[in-house]
Parts: sequence; structure tokens; C-alpha cells
Amino acid sequence: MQSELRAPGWRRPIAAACGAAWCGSALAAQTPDTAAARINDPAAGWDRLWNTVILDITVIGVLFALVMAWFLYRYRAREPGRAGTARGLSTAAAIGWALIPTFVFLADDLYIAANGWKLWNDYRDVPAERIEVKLETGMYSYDYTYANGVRTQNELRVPAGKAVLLRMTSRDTLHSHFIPDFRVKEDSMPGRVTYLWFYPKAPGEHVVTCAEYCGVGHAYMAGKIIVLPAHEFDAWLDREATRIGRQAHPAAAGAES
Ligand SMILES: [Cu+2]
Repeated sequence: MQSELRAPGWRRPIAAACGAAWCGSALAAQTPDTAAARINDPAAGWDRLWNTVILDITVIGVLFALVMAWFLYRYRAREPGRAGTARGLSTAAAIGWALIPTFVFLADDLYIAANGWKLWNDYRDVPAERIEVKLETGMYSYDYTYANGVRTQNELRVPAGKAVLLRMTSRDTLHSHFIPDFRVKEDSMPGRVTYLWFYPKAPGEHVVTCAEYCGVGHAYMAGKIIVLPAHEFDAWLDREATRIGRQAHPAAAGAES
């Protein structure tokens, strides 16, 4: 099961090389070996990457604007009909002016792309310690089914401190399961199982919303994630299982039959 939820092998060497550029990964070796430490949650990484992109395009944009403004001022027409007298560049200088800025900006783009690739690979590798919930989307609801058969609609309860994997499909058209707080979003579609995972660290409530236009009720297709302390979640799941006449634990169900 784990193998199908890992990035393909051919991407691993590239991801590893990209990882060398990712300064945050150096900290991983110093983190204690707890369940939380073993979960490589890319959520914070997406924020860092977003901030890097915003900083880069701001610096580049301001730099270009200043240079352009200076050129406009410096080489302005001082009298009507006057022709410019600028000297032409040598071939070497012209090639240098074209190539050097290109490679400077390309290097920055590749650095950002490499970090994005590394994060995406982290995200596609689902932690082994997790709970799994099936999700069927439809116009216009999110229908969740837990491993013990408990079902909920538009409300997903999960335990704090455990990775949650959703295996998703759709009964009608394309939908999307977007949880902004956890920085995850994935489409669900008919005839195919897609997945997403997230790592809720603390109790609380989080919005789920559809991010794929799916029909006239799309704007109302929303739900919530309720993160409970682990013992409260277990108690709730057991209660619900009892309520629908099933046993929460397969072993107990086997003992009764
Ligand atoms: Cu939708």
C-alpha cells in the first residue's frame, strides 16, 4: 500500500539533488525520533517557498523599474527631432548583456523550481503512520467513510497528531478537496482514485472548500475538518460505530462472530 503512495523512482535522485539546496532539511537530522518528527509535512515549506517567490519578484520588479526609470531620464529627448548618438555595443558586450542577466534570473527560477519539486515529492510520500478515510464527492457534498464503516457528510473528524490520508473519488463530475489551513488541495474525479494527506497537529476547526467549478451549487460546496484530541476522537468513532451497529475494531468484531 505504501509503495503506490510514493513518488516514482526516477524522480528520487532529482528530488535528492534538489533537497541538497533546501536549507530546512538540515534541521531534520537534529529532531528527536518522535512520530511528529518522522512526518515530513511540507505545509510550512509551501509558505516559505511562497514568501521566497514574492520576495524575488518584488526585488526583480523594483530593480527593473528603477533601471528603466533611470534610462528614460538619462536618454530622454532634450529637443524635438533630435537623433540619438549612442555608441553601438561590441558583439561580445551585446552577447554578455543578453546572456548574463538571463542566466542570473534562470538560476533563481531553477532554485525555486527545485525547492517546489522537493516539496511536491515530500507531499506525495504519505507517512506510514496515518489514518485513512475514503471520500466520495458529489454535487454538492463531501461524503467521508472511515475504516470501520462510520460515515459523515461535510464534516471530517480527525485526531490531532496523526497524518490523515483521504482516498478520493467522485460520483458525478470533477470536484476538489481544498483545506487552505493545511495547504493541501487535490481533485476528485469519477472512475479514478486520487489522494491527499495532511497533518493536523492541534485540536481546532478548519474550512474545506471545493476549488474546482462543478456546477451551479459549487459556491456552496463546503465542509469542515474538526481536529480532536486523540482520545476524544477514538471515543467519538467508537460511539458512532456502536450507533450504526458495527464494531469499531475488526478484532472485536471477529471475536463476536
Ligand atoms: Cu465545486
